[in-house]
Amino acid sequence: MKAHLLSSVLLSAGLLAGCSKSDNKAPEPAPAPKVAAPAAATEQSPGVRTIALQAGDAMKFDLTTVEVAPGQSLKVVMTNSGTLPKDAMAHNWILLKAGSDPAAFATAAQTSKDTGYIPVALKDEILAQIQLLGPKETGEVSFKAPTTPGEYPYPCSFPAHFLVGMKGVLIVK
Ligand SMILES: [Cu+2]
Repeated sequence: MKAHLLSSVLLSAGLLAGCSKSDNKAPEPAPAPKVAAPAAATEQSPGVRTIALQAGDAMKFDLTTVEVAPGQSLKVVMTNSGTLPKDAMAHNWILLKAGSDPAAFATAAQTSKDTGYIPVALKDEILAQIQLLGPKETGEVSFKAPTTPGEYPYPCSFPAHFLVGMKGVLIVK
């Protein structure tokens, strides 16, 4: 009983000390304009959610699954972090409709160099895209997520990249 009392006294003392502790940090520089934090994506936030993607010489997207809310405003920003020349190693980001076949898209893309490896015949399957990026280039696209829940594939359509696994899925739920 006594020990218990003692410990609660100590606890109170500790709390008081914590409260009265003054913060001696140097004054901060003028506050930078506050950018909306990418907070809980589940909230019906009117803000835009930014999704940062990296792609490099390993021919992978660093994010292979991205979950978003239906109709959410999105900005996808992708950087090619690689060093190989653009002719040999470039990356794009092609968001396709749910239910479309990314393998078929990638196959058709191989013979579409003139259009940045976008097969004109399958253009209708594209919901959003970032064009081919060479080394150290960054591209972005802003759009609203589909309102229909589902899985929307995003391949890179540079020849052979899809085959070695350069793909991901935007999940709307
Ligand atoms: Cu690629």
